[in-house]
Amino acid sequence: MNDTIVAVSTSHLIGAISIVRLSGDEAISIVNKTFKGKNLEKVPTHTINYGHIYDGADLIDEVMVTIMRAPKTYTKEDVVEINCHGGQYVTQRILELMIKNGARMAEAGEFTKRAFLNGRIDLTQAEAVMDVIDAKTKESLKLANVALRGDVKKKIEALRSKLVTCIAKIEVNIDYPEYEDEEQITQEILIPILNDTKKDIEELLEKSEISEIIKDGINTAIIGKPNVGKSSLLNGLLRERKAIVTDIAGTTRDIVEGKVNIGGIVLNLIDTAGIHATSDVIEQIGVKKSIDELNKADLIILVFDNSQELSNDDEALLDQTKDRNRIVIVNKSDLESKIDLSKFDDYVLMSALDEEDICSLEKKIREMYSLNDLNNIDATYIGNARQKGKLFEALKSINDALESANSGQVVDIINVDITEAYTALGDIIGENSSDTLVSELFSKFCLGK
Ligand SMILES: Nc1nc2c(ncn2[C@@H]2O[C@H](COP(=O)(O)OP(=O)(O)OP(=O)(O)O)[C@@H](O)[C@H]2O)c(=O)[nH]1
Ligand SMILES: [Mg+2]
Repeated sequence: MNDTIVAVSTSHLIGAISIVRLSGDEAISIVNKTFKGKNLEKVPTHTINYGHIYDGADLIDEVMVTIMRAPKTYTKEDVVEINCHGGQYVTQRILELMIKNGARMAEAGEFTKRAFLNGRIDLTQAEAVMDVIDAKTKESLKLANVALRGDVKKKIEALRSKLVTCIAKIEVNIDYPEYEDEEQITQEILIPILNDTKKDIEELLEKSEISEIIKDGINTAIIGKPNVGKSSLLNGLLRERKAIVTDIAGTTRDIVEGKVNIGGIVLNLIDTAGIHATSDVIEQIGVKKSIDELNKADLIILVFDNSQELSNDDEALLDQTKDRNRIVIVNKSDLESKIDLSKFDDYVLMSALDEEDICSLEKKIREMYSLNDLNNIDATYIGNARQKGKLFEALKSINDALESANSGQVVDIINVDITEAYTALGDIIGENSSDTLVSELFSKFCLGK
């Protein structure tokens, strides 16, 4: 028997209404002990019931209580939600009263953990619950909802089902060699199946890059030597005067960050101190930070000044970023050009002070990531690093299996790798997951979820 857990499921700030939620065998009877109104143990399931919560003779609050009996509930257990007034004190009193009457304070994510352990959702759906809560754009919400609906789970299950058919047939061949009417699995039969699985996994991994961008945004570092207009560009993209701009070289000494939503994609912008050789100790620290950001960024916006010839610092940055995902910007297009544009393969000549140019730059970034048609994307993407890591493991095992099959190894040996791929895929949806993994994963959830 599961003990009954309780938590405040709404935000802990003051609001109009708070919800205290309970789940477990005793959920209804615990609330009923404190409730004046209808007898909650007798009311039909999935009903809302008006009444009052009392602590002994003390009236605590006027409430609406939702009764949801197992199994059609979030956790597949009996669930009760007390809608009370949203004050911090009153909510806390009701929570404490439930604990006094036999409920246990839930751990972070424990309701969703029960939904998983009771088989209502798999791990990809559980993780999607958090993604729905964390979503900051229309697109990231869409991805999270698709995973929550179970599309990712279905994709993984389809892959596993192909593999388990192979495994089962190979095992029959091994265990019952005397059954002659049983199809003999050979390398020739396995190779196309393995190739198909490999293709499917690679496709999922490829799509996961877009999903990460949609979920987490693009970490974009604005880099360049001093005074080229980096902070002006940051301010232009943010449409606010966030960073200080002056005509003195070395104005920005520390990093300045801001987020902007460009057509559904969040750019996590980082304005940096101008990179150049300097003897100023404070500036040196700033330059070191700039280089750290340059190394970490998904996208580098490398800025040059149209009105100056390229300096050694400029050339060094151009060389340093040549293999990176970058956009070269030749800024201050309104000034007379002194720069040798033939040095660049691809560049955007613009002014950070011109709104139209800023819009064109945003368009270019969206095109770069093929994000102009976000409405039409097939959104069944692998959603996070844990899932992606397991998918890589599965891919490696499939590649090993293919290598063995192609080099004529016996099917028993190939079967070891196929089984490993099957297990790694199972880990994505939480099949046979260890208690430690499950506990760690749910501990990242918010309390009451
Ligand atoms: N004419 C013109 N001036 C610009 C343009 N963009 C920026 N500036 C000016 O260039 C000077 C330097 O701009 P910032 O944005 O502070 O340059 P920065 O690269 O951040 O400089 P540091 O922080 O010192 O590295 C300021 O006087 C800006 O007003 C532009 O497109 N055209
Ligand atoms: Mg600056």
